[in-house]
Order: sequence, then structure tokens, then C-alpha cells
Amino acid sequence: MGAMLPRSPLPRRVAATALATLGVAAPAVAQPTPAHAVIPAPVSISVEAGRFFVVDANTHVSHAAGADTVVARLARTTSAMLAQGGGPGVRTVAEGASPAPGAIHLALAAERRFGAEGYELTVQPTRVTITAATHAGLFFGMQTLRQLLPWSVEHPGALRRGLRIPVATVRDAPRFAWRGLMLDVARHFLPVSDVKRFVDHMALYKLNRLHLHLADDQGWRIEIAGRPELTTIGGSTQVGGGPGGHWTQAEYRDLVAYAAARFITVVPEIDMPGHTNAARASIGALNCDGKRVPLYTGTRVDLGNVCLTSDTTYAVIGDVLRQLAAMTPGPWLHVGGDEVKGFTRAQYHGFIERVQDTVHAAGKRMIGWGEIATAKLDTTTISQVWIKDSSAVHVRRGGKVIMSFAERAYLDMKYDSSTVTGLLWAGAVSLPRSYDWDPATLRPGIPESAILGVEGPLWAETVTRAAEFEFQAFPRLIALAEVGWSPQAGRRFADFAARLAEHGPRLQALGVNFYRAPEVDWAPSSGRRARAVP
Ligand code: TNX
Repeated sequence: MGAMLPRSPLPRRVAATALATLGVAAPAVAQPTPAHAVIPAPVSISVEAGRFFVVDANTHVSHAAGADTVVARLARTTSAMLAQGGGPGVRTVAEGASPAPGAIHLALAAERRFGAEGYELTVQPTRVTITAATHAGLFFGMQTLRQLLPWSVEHPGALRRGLRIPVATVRDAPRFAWRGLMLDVARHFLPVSDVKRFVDHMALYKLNRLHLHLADDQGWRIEIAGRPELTTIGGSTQVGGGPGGHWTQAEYRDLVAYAAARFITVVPEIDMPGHTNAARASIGALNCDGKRVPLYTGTRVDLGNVCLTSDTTYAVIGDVLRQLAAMTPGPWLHVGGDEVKGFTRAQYHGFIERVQDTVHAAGKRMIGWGEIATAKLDTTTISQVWIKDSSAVHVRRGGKVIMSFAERAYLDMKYDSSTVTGLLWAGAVSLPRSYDWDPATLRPGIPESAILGVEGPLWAETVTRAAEFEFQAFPRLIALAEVGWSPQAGRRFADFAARLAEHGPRLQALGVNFYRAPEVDWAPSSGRRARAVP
């Protein structure tokens, strides 16, 4: 058996020397091999060296006999994780509270200490148990289990031989409820299949909000019944003049369900009153002169606003928000509100307040970028911090914020001046910059109690296809996942980097096009182990 198990790593220095002979620069300081490589770091984890639960012919995934259909589905997902790629199948069985030896047991327990997303995972040589109060908690526990397994579980072609899980005890729950990614499919369109891949990878890192920027100057990406021009015209192009595209409502619903199955809530955004050129190119009556504007495929942001005095403006907004609400089970609609020029403050505030009423009438809560905070907002409305904006005004009235401060959280910034895609207006955002900050002390007037969580926006002026989106997101999104989940007190970049290095081959097995950030000693793992599947 032993020969089939993962070999212990070569000393880092040996690997670094081998790389140097290949002309590859290796970091000067060797990283210690971490005790585990779980990201985001759990609240508490202890791993016993040298003792394992071994996945073999005895192994089965079990759940309580009376468990609901979601628990049963999660058990099947766990078994698929162990068996995919042609290894012997792993049985899924219902059994009592004391599962037989060899069980990976999923159990719901209505205990307050777990919270809405927490879990406990214990790995003993004879059984593994994941316990949580909610399905989401079980799912997050499964992701920790996944990361305790060798990366070959991610590899579609790998045989599941001698998989072993170190004996461990994990107690875990997130610091923040909101751990998000925003994809801008307006500037460059992505088909739903590409977005689903992002959903898959978000799940691995316990992210739970997918904000979709569905309309901007350069494109309108979601079918609206009764307003076909929005997509036939507004969806017909993108930055650079390519063909663009849009999602049908059926495709959107399918994506929402796919995300929900991974405990990720979709938050749709239609940006307004600015960033609306694609809509104004589609429907003339959104403009005060009644004429359609030309489509726009550049990257300026000052193209004007919808007409405040046109009834059509509010009729279209009503149709759009009602239809989005109907196909979005999550409680939020994002209405943008950023970078508006050409309105007085009173006009802007009046517009935002009217839109807020429309969102409420559609049964949802409103989210907008920080500029909205000076309008009269309901305390259920959420202000998303992106620059030194007015979000603190909303905090003073008792409102909550999402932290997406560009200098730390923007995934569309370049990593450094030499990376090709990305912008630089908020400065380069290196991996340490995206990791090494505390949401609770970043902005004056915004304490921890006002922060729902963190979200990384991936604007798409410069990224044209999924591989480029991925390059901007990974590994910074993984850093943000840890910022949003793990206790601040235990977070150190060096420790994160050592664990992240172990994710190189995992990301490679998943086919993720990630940036080999120079602050991480990727080489020992990804260079050596990628050649042979453990
Ligand atoms: C500012 S962030 C914008 C976006 C751009 C982004 C580029 C925000 C609310 N507005 O329209 O895509 O900068 O980084």
C-alpha cells in the first residue's frame, strides 16, 4: 500500500536548485512545508502527522437514515469526488448515528455553535465525520475534506489509488457572511458555461456570493421579455467591437440553480442611471431627445445617463427589475449607481430613491456602489465600498456595507506593471496587497459591525475570454476568500503563501489559468508533483 501513497516532498532547497539549472528563478527563501494546506484557514485545525484515514474498498459515504434529499445529494457529491476518473465506486448508504468503520459520515445537528455556515470535521483512522447545523455548513466541511485529500481528487484522469486523509480535527465558521466575486460580463461577454467554471472554483474556497454585472455602456447581457431590443441591439457587441452576446432567461435561471446547488447566491446588477449606453442604444425613449444613441465599444465611462423625465425610463426599469426579481431567488438586486455625471445631486438622489422603491416593490433589497449612500436609503439597502466613497454615511444611519475597496479587492487591476491584462488606476494589486489587510480597519467610519463581508470585482475592459478572467482572479480571489472567512488574528501572508503553494497542482488539475505570483514558492509543488499523480 505504502508505495502507492503520495511520496513525501523533496526538500524545497533541492527542488529550487533543480529549477535554477533550468533557468527558472526560484524564491531565495525556502518555505517550510505547512502542516496542512486548507484555504481559507479554518478557525481551528489540528492535524496529526503520520496517521490517516485511507480510502479503500471499505470506504462508503453515509448519512442518517432519515436525512433529507439535500443531505443525500451532498453524500453523492462526496462519493463522486472520491470516485471520479474511473477508480472503484464509493457507495453511498443511509445508516444510523454510529456509522460502520470506513464511513465518511455527513450529519446535521441543530446546534447553535455551528452557526449558519460553520461545521466540524473529524478524521479518525476508522471514520470521517462532518457535522453542521445547515446544508451549507456540510458543504463547506466537504470542501475542507477535499483540500485535505491529495490534489489528484481534482484530476479527471487520475485513478483514485491510495487516497488518504490525515487524522485531523477542524472546527470552523466564517468571519463574514458575504464572500463574493463580481464578474463583469457586460464589457466582455462570457457564456454561462464559463461562469459555471467560476462557480465551481468559488465553491472550493467557500465563497458564497456571485455578483453579475449584467449591463453597462458596452453591452446588455440578459433577456428581458417585452424589451427584445435590449439584447438584439444592446447585446450585439462588446469592448473592442466583438460580437458580444446575451443570456436567455432560461440560461440565467440555470446558472442561478447551478450556483445555489453550491451554496452560492447570485446577485444580479443592472447599472443605472449612468453606464447605460447599451440600453440607450437599444430604446430611443430612454434618451431625452427620444433618439437611440450609437453603440459604444470603447472604455470611457462618461457616456451619459438615462432620461430622468421620460416615463419610458421608469417603465423599462420596472420591467427589468421585476423580471430579474422573479428569476432570482436571492434577496438582492444591485442597481449600480456609480460614476454619474451630468445630474445635480438632487436629481441623482431622487432617481436612486425612486429605484429603491421599485426594488422594494419587487420584493428585494437594494445594493448600490458607494455613491448611493448620500441618498435617503433604507437601512436594509447595502452600500458597496469601491473607492473613498460615501459608504460611511450609510453606516451612520445603521446601514451595512460590502468591502470591495479597489486598492485591495479589485481583481481587474494588474498584479504589477509587467502583467499584460488589467488596469492600473487603483495601483497594482499584488497578491500580498490583496491578502494583507483587515476589512474592519481599512476605511474610517466603517467598523467590523457594519461590514457584511468582502467581494472582489472583476471588471472586464481588458479581459476578453475566460482564461484571461481566470488569470486576473486567481490567486487573488483565493486571498480574498481567506480575508472573508478566516479570523484576522491568525492571518499571516507567509503562512498563506506556503499553503497556497500546495494549491498550484490542484489548480492545474482543475485547468485554472492562474498567475504564478512571484511571492509564492510554486515550484516545488507544481513543477515536480505535476509530473506524476500521487
Ligand atoms: C470603475 S468600480 C467602475 C467600473 C470600471 C472599473 C474599472 C465602479 C463602481 N465603476 O465601471 O469597470 O472602474 O476598474
